[in-house]
Amino acid sequence: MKLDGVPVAVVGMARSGVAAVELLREKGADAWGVDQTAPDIPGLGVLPQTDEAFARAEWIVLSPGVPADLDVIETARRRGVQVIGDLELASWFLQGEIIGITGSNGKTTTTALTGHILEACGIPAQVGGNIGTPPASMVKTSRTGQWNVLELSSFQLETTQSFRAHVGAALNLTPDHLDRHYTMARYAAAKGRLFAKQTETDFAVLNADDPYCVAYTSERGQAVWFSSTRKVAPGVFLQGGTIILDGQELMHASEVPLRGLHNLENTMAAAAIAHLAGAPPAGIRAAVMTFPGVEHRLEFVCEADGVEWYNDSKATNVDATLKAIAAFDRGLWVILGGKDKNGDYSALAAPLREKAHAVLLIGAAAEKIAAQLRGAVPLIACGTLEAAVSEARLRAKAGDRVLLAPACASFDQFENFEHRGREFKRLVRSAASSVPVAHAKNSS
Ligand code: UMA
Repeated sequence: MKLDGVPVAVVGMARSGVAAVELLREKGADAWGVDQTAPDIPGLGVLPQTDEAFARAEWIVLSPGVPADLDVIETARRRGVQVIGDLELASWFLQGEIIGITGSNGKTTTTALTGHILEACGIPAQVGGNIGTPPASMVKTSRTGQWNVLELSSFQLETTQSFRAHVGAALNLTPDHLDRHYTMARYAAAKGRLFAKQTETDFAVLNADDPYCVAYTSERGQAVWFSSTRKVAPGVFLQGGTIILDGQELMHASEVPLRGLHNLENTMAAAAIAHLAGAPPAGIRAAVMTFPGVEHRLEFVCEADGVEWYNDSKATNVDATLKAIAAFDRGLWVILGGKDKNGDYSALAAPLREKAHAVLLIGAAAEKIAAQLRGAVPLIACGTLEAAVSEARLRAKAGDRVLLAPACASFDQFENFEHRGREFKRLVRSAASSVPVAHAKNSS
């Protein structure tokens, strides 16, 4: 792609946008930044997000967090301006093959585990995308013969045009980000862009148990399946506690260090992907066994007085929280709440009734969650994460587990889910070494 002197406006001056401006300038484009808050970033000349900022642009590159249907973008589009996302831009210049991993839940763990397996097997790879490193900033470290293992969100995929992954994986699809995509059909279509440009020599690793993922077989890549419920071929499945890869025993499910059936599914997906990238079964098994897990995903924090504490701050939707609860037996204290994303929390009632002593409610969504769960499980209104940790510390007995899996976004009280998770760990560790102090009130 020739970009010499081409005027390009990049919208969203956080990690992805800054990396996109840098890449564009390196390729000779006349790139500038645009942001709704017009942050003062030296050297980027960031303009406020108005029509004037796009007046002389021939291309617009959107950061993932910027909706593609903003009025200013639509106006520019009508003038003939090309609009793409940072993933599409990066894909023009990334050396080596691309592995793209998407899904509503589990994509960070699957991406990190795939990278870990490839590294352990001596297969050159770099890991990035939604997991934290913008694809545009991976260009300079990409090499022919190396795999670019990318966690991809619907936001990154929806603005692709020619982007092609040699191996694409769809883990599952449950309602999420509907504030941005409006309907499940549009959300599924955005994720389906991962397979749109595949050819017959590419692979689509798909969850055979998820109807949305199964529907992606209509694209051209060769389907490779994974399933926790039945035999599939070609692919990976779970049979009587054993993971089978292409007809051969790969490992026992009990050897997988990550908790929960959903993590067995993530492991099977990563095994299928890594196998397609050349990892041998023995190497995959050994690497899975040494995988330390990912921060904020069912992360074990500590044990204090016989009580185990888990940080699943990344559980930002109801489905992720259901999976977190499913990973435990009884004796749970579950911290729920934060910024509501139009979630239906009533789906949590049955598993909470079965497994939880009580729910500790925090954040802006607390009242809505309480209204939907009242009667199913005792509810304790805590307001803040700090109060929830104190309350759990007071009430939990040896053998119990305290789980932060809030089913909500974090933005009402925290910068992001990472901030919430780090704060939780800090509070837990300091509570673990102190005498409990605070009481909150029972709301029902
Ligand atoms: N902004 C505008 N105009 C708008 C909206 C936002 O200018 O109309 C600006 C904001 O002021 C801010 C910037 O855009 O300066 C934020 O952009 P961004 O949200 O794309 O921020 P990045 O740091 O580039 O983070 C993005 C991903 N963020 C989102 O998808 C919301 C990160 O995923 C990703 O790790 C990063 O790129 C690197 O690839 C985070 C995320 O929450 C983890 N992802 C969602 C999820 O996992 O559920 C999809």
